[in-house]
Amino acid sequence: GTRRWRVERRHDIDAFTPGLLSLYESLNPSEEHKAKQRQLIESLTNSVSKEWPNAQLHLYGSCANSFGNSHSDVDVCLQIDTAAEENIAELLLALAETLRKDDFDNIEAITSARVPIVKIADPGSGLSCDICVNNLFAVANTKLLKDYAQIDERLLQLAFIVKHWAKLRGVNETYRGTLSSYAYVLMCISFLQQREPKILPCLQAMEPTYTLVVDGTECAYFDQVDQLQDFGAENKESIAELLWAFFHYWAFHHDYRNDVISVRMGNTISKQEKNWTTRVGNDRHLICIEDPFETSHDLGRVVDRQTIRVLREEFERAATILQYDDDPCVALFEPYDYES
Ligand code: 3AT
Ligand code: MG
Repeated sequence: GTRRWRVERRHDIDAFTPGLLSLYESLNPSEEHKAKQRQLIESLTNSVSKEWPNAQLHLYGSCANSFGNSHSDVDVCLQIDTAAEENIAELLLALAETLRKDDFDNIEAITSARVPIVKIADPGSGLSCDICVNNLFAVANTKLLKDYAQIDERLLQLAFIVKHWAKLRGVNETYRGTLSSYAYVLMCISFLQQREPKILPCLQAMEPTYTLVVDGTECAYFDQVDQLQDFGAENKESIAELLWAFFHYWAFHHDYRNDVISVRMGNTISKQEKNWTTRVGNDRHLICIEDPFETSHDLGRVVDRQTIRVLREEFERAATILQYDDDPCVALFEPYDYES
């Protein structure tokens, strides 16, 4: 069951804000990294437009949602007019062939994934790149994250630090049953929507000013975020306080048995109403994070019985370090060693 601990936040927590802020600054992508990304995107565009002159190339994920760091890959979505669904695999194989001819190295078509992609690992630049076809949900959720990031800078600070922590602690690996970067950013947004006073609004609960229809699903929300610049101003919490509270929430307060976090609703909702109470196939719903647009999609579905334990132990470890450690930043980001 859920352990609900009320821990008095340590009185000197804010002393760690300057250190966390300089860590945040250092995680921002370098100019060199951004230049390499631009170069890769340019050669991709050239290669693709020769073969598919009408194709549109969209960037998605952290190279476009403002949550990217110097290790982030390049995520590209190719929008091509096709007749039917089943052409996607063929299209990806043709794309892989085209890229091979144009001297891209390490091309791999992964056609069996939930979102089929072509993967490029460019040894020259060290960049890797995922290309999907006609996945406009990713384009919509990328814009949503980017718009949230412009409302209050504490979202970027919190998400960069949480992503960094997750990577170092080995809990940012979906193929091993832990959570994606995208899931962690949604957890941060949801958390800031629920602070008192609120730091972020719920853009999908407001009058829509942006709409993209994807496969018959309307992705709609208020995107005039320049009008919301003061939204979080009443809340004075610092990044150290928020990081402390984030980990305490996921360690001791989140109701894993009953609750789903939902950026779409700006609140938690119940597993019951989503019918996420029983295991269906491989979807266990042990930690539930609703996708803001593909609402039947639980980003926690990759988590199993063993990795939920790992995740919760990591949340508890981080919460405890932030509560008691004299120099929390060292232990917090200590790389997890799989060997021992
Ligand atoms: P990194 O900096 O690369 O770690 P990212 O934000 O690019 O972070 P991912 O590479 O995990 O995150 O994912 C790329 C984008 O793909 C983010 C989101 O727009 C989309 N995406 C990822 N996973 C899912 C998912 N399970 N459902 C829907 N969209 C997803
Ligand atoms: Mg990425």
